[in-house]
Amino acid sequence: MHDTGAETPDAPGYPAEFAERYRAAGYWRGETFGQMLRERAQAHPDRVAIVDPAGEGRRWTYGELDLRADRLAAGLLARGIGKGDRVVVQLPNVAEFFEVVFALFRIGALPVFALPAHRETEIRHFCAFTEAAAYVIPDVSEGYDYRELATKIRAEVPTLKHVLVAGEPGEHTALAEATAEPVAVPDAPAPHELAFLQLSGGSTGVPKLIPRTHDDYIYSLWGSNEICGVDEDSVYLCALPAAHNFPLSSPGTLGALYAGARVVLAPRPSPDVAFPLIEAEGVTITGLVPPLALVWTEAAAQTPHDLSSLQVLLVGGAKFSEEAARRVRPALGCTLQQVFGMAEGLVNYTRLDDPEETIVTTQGRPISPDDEIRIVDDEDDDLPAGETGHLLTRGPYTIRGYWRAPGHNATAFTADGFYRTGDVVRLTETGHIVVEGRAKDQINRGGEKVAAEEIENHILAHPAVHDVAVVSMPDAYLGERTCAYVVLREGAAPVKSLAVKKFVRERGLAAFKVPDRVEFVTEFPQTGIGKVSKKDLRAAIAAQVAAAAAAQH
Ligand code: OOB
Repeated sequence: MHDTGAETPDAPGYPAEFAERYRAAGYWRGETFGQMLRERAQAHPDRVAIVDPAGEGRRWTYGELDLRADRLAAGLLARGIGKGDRVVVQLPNVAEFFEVVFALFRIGALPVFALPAHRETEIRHFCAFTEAAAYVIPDVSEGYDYRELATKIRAEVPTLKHVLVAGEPGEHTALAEATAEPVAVPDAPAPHELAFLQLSGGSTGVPKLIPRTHDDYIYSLWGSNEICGVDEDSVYLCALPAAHNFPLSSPGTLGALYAGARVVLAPRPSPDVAFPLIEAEGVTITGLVPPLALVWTEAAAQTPHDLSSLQVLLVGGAKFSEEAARRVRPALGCTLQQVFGMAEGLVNYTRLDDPEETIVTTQGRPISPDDEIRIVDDEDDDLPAGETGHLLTRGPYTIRGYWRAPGHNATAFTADGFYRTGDVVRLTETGHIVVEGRAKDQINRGGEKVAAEEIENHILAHPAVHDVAVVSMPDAYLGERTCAYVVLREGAAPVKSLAVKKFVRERGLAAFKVPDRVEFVTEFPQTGIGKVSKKDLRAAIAAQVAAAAAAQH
């Protein structure tokens, strides 16, 4: 038995004294995902685990999911994929997502959770940076052929030996062909070891990878289940992209499977797809980002579908306005639970029995009594109670460092291991957190995170561009959108806004990262010390947006 949490040459683990404390307190139960699924399958093999309504509609029982994971695990081992190997998983909301991740969990290979929206630039980075051995994709999803992307990436990344396809494989290997008769897994992962790498929303040039252990992540699952009332009778609708930390673990699909509940996969989160599923499957709980929660509350007024099974709607990923929050219960007849979480760890929920005022005006409080919260000023000094400042956190399911990023870790964490969330918050008298803003250089586009620096680097590659600053602009629907302020080179031929957007798109980026608006200026406002003042740029574009809105009314 090791003392530490996840100490590896690739990422800092939990110091031994903390790991001991978290075990002694009962947070870390010494379970792994592989065992967890086996135990559930043994306890209730015939209970439905996954409902995938796409295609002809599939319903996998716990027994079937367990067997499929075993067979795929054996097939992967036979192909030379094993413990510690990285596998980039880019699947939409299909049943195979769970077959694949549990097979990987079982053999100790690490899923790297890409989103379906990611394209060439992101996938190349994930595969190359993690030296991935395999890449798992759908054939075609939402009109996009992932097999072509895989062909390209495979030619560029020498470690990438296997491309596995859920569906028609083309020149690659079908998942269905990659299975074998179950075998005993040599060197199965231990609870304190890494389970997967999650993506950071990030504020730097390239997304950072978040190493999570079985012990720490499983604690966040059962901790969430207790707070959100998820038990074996629950039915969780996965409406957001399954690989994102929110629908994965808050309490999400993995929380639901931990509880022995049923997971229903929505291919898309729109009411026309989700409402019939809620009715047909008796969905009790789901999670949405704020823009979708707004769409749902509006659509609920006229839907012919019976949504009465729905007990809890979790809303998070971005700030949910108080006005919108107030509409949830009357419109959907369920309890709103605000969730303020991050893939790095810390997750806060309003509690089901909190007063309605707390539910609609705060972003909740931490899962764990051992989640340490500090609210500090720019000098890292603690602020008096109730004041607004930077949120730092440390605890039993918050990472101590990113994967293979020692330089970045030196600033993203304090010397004593607190993670700098980049969020600006205050605490209420009841200990609930109110998110007031953000200090990190990131745009939160309705829950989808865009790192300003990443987009700036891409725009700077345009031959006519001298300088660029990417900032958020207010948006009634998404909360924020992305605005790129561009200074052209002297003497460069004029460039149209559309051309800049096209340039970014053609560099092979997720569509949500393409700037929504491009403004050309001859110089940037400066701060006192001569840096670009993004604050002034944000204020300028906000004023323009407000003036345009006023002119329309
Ligand atoms: C979730 O995770 P990430 O890693 O995509 O993004 C984390 C960041 C937070 O640091 C914060 O800036 C923002 O997203 N955020 C919120 C929020 N929930 C997340 N900002 C304001 N209000 C909220 N309710 O987004 C995530 C992970 C697990 C559960 C829920 C969300």
